[in-house]
Amino acid sequence: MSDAPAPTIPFSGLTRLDHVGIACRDLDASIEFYRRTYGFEVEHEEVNEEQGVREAMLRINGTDDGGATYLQLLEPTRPDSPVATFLDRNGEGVHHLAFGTSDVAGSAATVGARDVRVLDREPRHGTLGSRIVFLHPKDCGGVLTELVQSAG
Ligand code: V0V
Ligand code: CO
Repeated sequence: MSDAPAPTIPFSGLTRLDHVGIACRDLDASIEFYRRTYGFEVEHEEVNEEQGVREAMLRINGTDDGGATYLQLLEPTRPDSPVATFLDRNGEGVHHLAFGTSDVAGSAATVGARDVRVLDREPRHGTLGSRIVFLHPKDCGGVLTELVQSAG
């Protein structure tokens, strides 16, 4: 062991878990499972054609000020989309984690300078008016990771 102090790593700007994305084949059936089993209600539903998903946000805790934590249920809208490919390979289950930040471009640049591939050159449109960027799962210990800046 070296006596040298560990270098201080500048903070990434990621301050909370925004959501866990879950791939499902039938969004309505999945919504019903979470409602019946846990009493979680849908706060928002949206189709995102760019990402090829129909999705529902179920708020677990927090408030509407952009600081809440959600489950994001994802049903593919087309067979060549990331969620469709994932379902074919793995079946239903956890698809990605999303960390919240107040500056998605800044956080992506910071993390991207640390041997992690940033998949989006510019932030893209995400749920609830958010701006999102994905990191490659092979550079993140097998976890597809999303950075989210909430609207407002
Ligand atoms: C793929 N891989 C994963 C994975 N998807 N590993 C962990 N978690 C996942 N979700 C692995 C896969 O098993 C392969 O490993 C390898 O990565 C390459 O995968 P591929 O599907 O063959 O190839 P690619 O490179 O075409 O696609 C993989 C990536 C793609 C991750 C680059 O799915 C992508 O760009 N995803 C980001 C967009 C997205 O997922 N959108 C849906 C959520 P082996 O077999 O080589 O070992 S939209 C959303 O969350 C929204 C709108 C929101 O929050 O607002
Ligand atoms: Co997401």
